[in-house]
This record gives sequence, structure tokens and C-alpha cells, in this order.
Amino acid sequence: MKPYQREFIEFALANEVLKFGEFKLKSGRVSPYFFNAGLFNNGKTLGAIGGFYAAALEDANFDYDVLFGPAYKGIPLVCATALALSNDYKKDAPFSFNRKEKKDHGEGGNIVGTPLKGKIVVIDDVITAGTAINESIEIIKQNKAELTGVLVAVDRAEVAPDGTGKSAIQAVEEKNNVKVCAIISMDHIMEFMEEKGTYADQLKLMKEYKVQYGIKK
Ligand code: OMP
Repeated sequence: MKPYQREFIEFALANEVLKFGEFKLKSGRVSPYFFNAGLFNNGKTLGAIGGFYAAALEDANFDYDVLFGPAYKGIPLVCATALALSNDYKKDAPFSFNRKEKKDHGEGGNIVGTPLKGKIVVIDDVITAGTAINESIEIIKQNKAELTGVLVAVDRAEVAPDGTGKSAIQAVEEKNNVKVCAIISMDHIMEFMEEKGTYADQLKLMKEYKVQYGIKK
């Protein structure tokens, strides 16, 4: 685990973005942890999250023209990432995001920001079963742009619900010939809990969940 990944987990816990408990996911799975990117809801935390995404994006070394943040949670994330790339790395990354409702007046269309053209990196919050990311890929295809990478905050490292035994991320990577990166994965969270030594009960539930839904490496 890199220092910025450990820092990210501490930051997410301090802001209650990462929580332990019992959570029903979009996929129907009941998880012992949840990462709620919607709680990066003030200037300070949004600034910080942008810094973590920018660091992970630099690590990923993607070749891209445009960063795309899918509505809704991806919108502040892509803005914060572009801002951090400019402030911390002096890189000027064009970005755009989509409207969920198509607008037929004014400038029209459903893409806001720079046109969705060329090589695209998607900036989103979490991948579990891959439903949300597949919707973004569809938007990129409709705009005849080329997906070159995906960056999310958390890779939950769970099997895809298609019964193939592949991870949701592996399925996305193979289907689209792209690389999916994450600031942290479920394993980093468990490693962190192990190190701290104060999460015995939660860690037990995490391990059980991993056996049930985690990818088998
Ligand atoms: P998939 O579409 O199944 O990949 O789930 C990803 C989406 O689920 C995210 O974009 C979130 O809306 C939501 N989610 C979280 O935000 N945090 C989690 O820890 C887990 C989920 C989830 O429901 O799986």
C-alpha cells in the first residue's frame, strides 16, 4: 500500500465516507462496509479528494484527451480531479460530464463541458457489479469517443453477477480492452484494519463477505 492510499483510507474514515455496518448495495448484496462519495460535500474534503484522484491518475499513467465524470456522483469528482491536476501537477485536463435528461434547447445535447471526443478516462466513485460503469461506456460509444481508462476511488474487488467468476473490473477490462484503476481496493481497507488492530469484529465480517462475493485470485 502506498502512503497516499493509507492517507486516503484515514481521510475517508475521518469524514465518514467509509463506514462499517450493514448496507444493502445496488446489486442486492448486503455489505459490511460502504463508501459514500456523496459525503465529500464541502470545499475542504472535495479539494482533498481531487488530490487523491489526481495522484492515482498520475500513477495509472493513462493516455487521455478528456476526463469524463458520469452524473451524478462523477460530476464533482471530475471537477475536483481536473482542479488538482492543474494545481498539483500543472496539467491542464479538459473535462466533461453528462446530463441525465437530454436538453433540446439552448446548447442542447446531454454532454456538458468539453466535447466528449478522442481518448476518454472515466472518473467515478465505486465499481461493485459494473452496472454504473457500463452505462458510462455506452455514453462514450454514443459520442464516438474512445475509452482508454477508468479511475474509481474504490475497487470492491467483487465477482461480476454474470456467473463467470470474473471480477466486475476484469469483465469491463476484457470487454472494452481498457485498464481500470482505483485509489484503493477492498484489500487495502482490510490491510489497514489489520494494521490498526482495532477492527477485529468488522474485519471478520469483511473476510466473510470476501469469501462470498470477492474475486478469487
Ligand atoms: P455497480 O453499478 O454495481 O458497479 O455499483 C457501483 C455503484 O453503487 C456506485 O456508483 C454507487 O452508486 C453505489 N455504491 C457506492 O456508492 N458505494 C459502495 O460501497 C457500494 C455501492 C453499491 O451499491 O454497490
